[in-house]
Amino acid sequence: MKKVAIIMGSDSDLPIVEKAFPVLREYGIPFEAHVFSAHRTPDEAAGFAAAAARQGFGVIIAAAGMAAHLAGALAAQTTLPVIGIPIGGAILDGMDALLATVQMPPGVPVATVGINGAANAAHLAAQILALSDPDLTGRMNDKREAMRAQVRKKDAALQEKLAQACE
Ligand code: RP5
Repeated sequence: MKKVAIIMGSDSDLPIVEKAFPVLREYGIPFEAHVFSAHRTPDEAAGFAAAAARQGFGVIIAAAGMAAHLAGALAAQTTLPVIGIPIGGAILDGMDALLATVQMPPGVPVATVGINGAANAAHLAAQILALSDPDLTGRMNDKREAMRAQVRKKDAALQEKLAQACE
């Protein structure tokens, strides 16, 4: 199976980014995580992305905050799908990172999830890899069914509570 690369601009992003790890583990998807910065270590970031397809990666997830150019800088070096996670910061609550990540020029897209959306980035990476992996598709369908069952249970509990309130 192809690997997922998870790149973050700083180790300060890790508390958010690590929410992607259990999702990928649950689906049995191998991954690597690295700190490369578009601004502080641009050569390492670009070099990693340029070699990623040859190294067996199928998707790159890139997380950064503030002037979040990391996902775009990686996308510039590869035709692998790049998923951007805008990281929320103390000053603009992640709106800066969201706009910097999502507003890519035509031809070099970054599939951007919500601010701090690390878990969804992992789910989306899994969906991309599942296009060529029927077993993974099956595991994802099982997960969706479990989610549906959970919501149905919550609705049933709510109905019971409302019925009790009317008694
Ligand atoms: C971004 O600047 C990083 O992705 C991080 O979200 C933010 C702050 O980085 P540190 O100063 O904590 O290293 O490049």
